Amino acid sequence: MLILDEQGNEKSAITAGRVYHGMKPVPGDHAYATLVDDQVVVDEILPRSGILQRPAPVGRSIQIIAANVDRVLVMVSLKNPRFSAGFVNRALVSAEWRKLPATIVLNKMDLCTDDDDRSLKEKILTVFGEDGAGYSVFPVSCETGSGTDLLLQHIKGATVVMTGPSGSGKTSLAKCYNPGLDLKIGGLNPKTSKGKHTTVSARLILLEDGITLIDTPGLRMFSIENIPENDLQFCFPEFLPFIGKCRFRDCMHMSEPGCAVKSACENGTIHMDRYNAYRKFIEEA
Ligand SMILES: Nc1nc2c(ncn2[C@@H]2O[C@H](COP(=O)(O)OP(=O)(O)OP(=O)(O)O)[C@@H](O)[C@H]2O)c(=O)[nH]1
Ligand SMILES: [Mg+2]
Ligand SMILES: [Zn+2]
Repeated sequence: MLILDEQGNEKSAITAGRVYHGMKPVPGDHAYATLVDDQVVVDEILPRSGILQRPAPVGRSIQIIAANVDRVLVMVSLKNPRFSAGFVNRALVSAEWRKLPATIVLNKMDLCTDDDDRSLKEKILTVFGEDGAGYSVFPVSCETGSGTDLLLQHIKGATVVMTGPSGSGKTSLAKCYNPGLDLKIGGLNPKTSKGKHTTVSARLILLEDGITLIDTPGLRMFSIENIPENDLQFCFPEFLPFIGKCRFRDCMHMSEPGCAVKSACENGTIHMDRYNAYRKFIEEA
């Protein structure tokens, strides 16, 4: 395991047995460590805040993707790999559930060359952007650097975790900000245009302006943890102005008459795609 000491230097460390059995260290943890015969030993993990998590790929446990983060960057590309609204919706709901602000980074804008690409980009901005779901969306290109300065301004002083499908360019963004980093960038599978799961463990990267960027391994899909049915509505920020205004106090905004959320969809205030994502998650819950 790698840790950053108070001066920001990366050191290899082990965990004291008694810590390991109580609390397994996760990316972003703050900890006390001691030096024992030239070996850094982590012996206390401090209480966590700002946790992004998901169901573990195997078993019924929860995997903490990162702790002590101020913001989640949902890093996706228009193509190579192809944009997945499902991935974005799931990652956003998971961030909202943990009360973490989220930002969408739309990478590989240099590949946005034809009309189809441009209309997909516009649609993403309409559905998820300030006038839609209300998120900040940053179109960038790690290849040309376009848009990356604005994004850096946006995350000033914050600890941010990047999550996204494999190949969307998370590690490329880290290297765009610090080309000297010893991190591996992977190619894409030529048949599927998906990534090759190049990053295998999370890495904390210190940037200028007090920014800590956490690079994580790409995910096939961002599964949502067990969010109680009644709480899902609060994970869609654009629903909030309408919650409590439905005819029935316990309205789930599914097929109840006099639903304020559904009227907001019908008059275009809430985007139908987001409402349909909500319905889908309720049906899955
Ligand atoms: N055209 C283009 N290619 C990019 C851009 N950003 C990254 N790539 C390419 O996308 C591929 C994947 O980049 P990575 O940075 O390894 O992607 P990742 O999200 O870290 O992938 P995992 O570690 O597998 O999760 C590499 O071939 C990069 O060169 C971009 O802005 N434009
Ligand atoms: Mg990577
Ligand atoms: Zn309702």
